[in-house]
Amino acid sequence: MERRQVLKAGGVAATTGLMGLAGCSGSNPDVSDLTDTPSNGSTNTVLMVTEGSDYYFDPIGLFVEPGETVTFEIDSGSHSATAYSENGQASVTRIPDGAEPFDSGILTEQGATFEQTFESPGTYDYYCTPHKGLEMVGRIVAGEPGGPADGSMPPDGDVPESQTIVDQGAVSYSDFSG
Ligand SMILES: [Cu+2]
Repeated sequence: MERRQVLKAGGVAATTGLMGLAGCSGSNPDVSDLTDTPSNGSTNTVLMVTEGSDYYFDPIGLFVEPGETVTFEIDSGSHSATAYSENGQASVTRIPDGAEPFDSGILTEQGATFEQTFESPGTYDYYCTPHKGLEMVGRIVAGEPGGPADGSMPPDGDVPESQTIVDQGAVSYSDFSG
């Protein structure tokens, strides 16, 4: 996270005359971070989908760097993105120690969004409140796998292995469900 802040500061510096700093970061492959496009080349958007009798998050597995923000967006239907947290509505905690137990509430309009920033490294499992009984669950790995979710599956459905998410950057629902 610190490094990203430095890079972003470099972008600002370019407009304030400190071109040396910007020039240094310009040779870094991570210079693409100066845009809001993550290094995996896609945006950090998770669609929430109703498709026939399927209810799912897509991608179902997403890797982000700590400090990056994920946008959950209604593609179709009404859904929530709710972290597994005993401090919230779930019976188990499946987010890293000290992480914020996010809950979008139920979003009902197509295009409605909820943004969550993942500050603490580790594995985050979450579900859709109305559809967790229909296995609508997802996983986000921030930085590296870790925390109580790593190494097991959520109680309401399966998600990709944390390491697979790290390796692939994003795992689409269609790839995962086959
Ligand atoms: Cu749902």
